[in-house]
Amino acid sequence: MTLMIAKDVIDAENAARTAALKEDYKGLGERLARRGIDIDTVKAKVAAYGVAVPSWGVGTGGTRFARFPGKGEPRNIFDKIEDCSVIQQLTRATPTVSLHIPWDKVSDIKELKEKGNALGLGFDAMNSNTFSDAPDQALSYKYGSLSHADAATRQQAVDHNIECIEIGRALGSKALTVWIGDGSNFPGQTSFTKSFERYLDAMKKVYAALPGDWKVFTEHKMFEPAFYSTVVQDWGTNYLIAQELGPKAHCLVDLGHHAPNVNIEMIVARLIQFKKLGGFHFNDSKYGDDDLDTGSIDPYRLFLVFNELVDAETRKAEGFAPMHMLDQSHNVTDPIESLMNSATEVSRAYAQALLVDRKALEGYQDGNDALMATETLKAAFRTDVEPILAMARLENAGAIAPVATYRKSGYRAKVAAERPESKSGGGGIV
Ligand SMILES: [Mn+2]
Repeated sequence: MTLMIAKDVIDAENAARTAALKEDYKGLGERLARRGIDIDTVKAKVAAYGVAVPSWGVGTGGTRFARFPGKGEPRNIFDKIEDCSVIQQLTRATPTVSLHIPWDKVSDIKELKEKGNALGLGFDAMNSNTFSDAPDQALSYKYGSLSHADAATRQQAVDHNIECIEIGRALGSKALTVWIGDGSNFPGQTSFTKSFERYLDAMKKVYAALPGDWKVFTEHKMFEPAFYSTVVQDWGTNYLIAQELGPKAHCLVDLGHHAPNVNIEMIVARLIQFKKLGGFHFNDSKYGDDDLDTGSIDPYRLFLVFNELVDAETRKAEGFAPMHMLDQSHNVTDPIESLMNSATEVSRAYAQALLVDRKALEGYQDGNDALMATETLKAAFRTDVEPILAMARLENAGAIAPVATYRKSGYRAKVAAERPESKSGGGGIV
């Protein structure tokens, strides 16, 4: 296997931290044992957990106003998956990469698959793009894609999605995620009903092209790039789509794609209940679709989402198998560092949710003890599970301290010397 970070760098960094970690792990293990929790069981679950990294996430993001490229930005998908493998090597929490077509289109898919194998990475859901125009495409998506008023433009968007399925098939992916930017900027600009009819009609053609063991995830988003109405604007519409299309269709929840203060964990519970939760795009936000690092603003909300996921996992909810992916934009940080921290934050929320005393919680709920019910969640959330996460990484050949180890490795300076500085002002936020 190709290792992007030399093993001796990781070993040296870990050696300096192992004694303290062992003490912390033992101490936490004793505290958890008093609560009837076996720390090794939690650690094993955390070690088995993985979140996919989006290929576009390792490039520097931007806003509508500007993009400030970083040093050593990946030039193509081969560079991107090398960066992704650094994240996986150090965190051991990101075993797969989610590709985006056409950004990651290659002439030789086999070569890409082999590169992924060599780096120990698998391929997660494929992402189509009909929210911008590719340089060589015949018809523009300026006024929409799968819901466009023009049949030929809709067909072009359908064909693109089918091409994404074909590429994904060759790579071993099992799912297609569809997010469209279709919508309107002015009241009256489009017919809500007709555009949704056209969208459903087009998506039925995409659905028909899915291999038997594939799923399709539709991703809702309240606004942007359309600022008045969006065709797939909320989880209600998304649920209707999944219902209309059939059993292989599920809803994808991007944490940033809701109105402020919306109760996302409750949406997650509803979708689980009706077997339509397909997966997540994790990120965080303060005002809108900010695409900030996962867990950087409201880690409690992330925990509450994971509380619903662990609840479903514990009671073995039927049809529950969501896919997890990070989807965020790194404007001022080294993307590799942000993605490592975000993968850790997702694992942390999972570990904390595993600590919830579900039997006690159920008792408080049934007894209408609001205070103790919420305290039960807080007791889990307040627990510092870092020793569990770090021990899982150490035992899996990862780094106790991923960011410190990454900085020590000099990886960014090394790739900066090989990769020419990017002048591109393009974005890359979905
Ligand atoms: Mn997304």
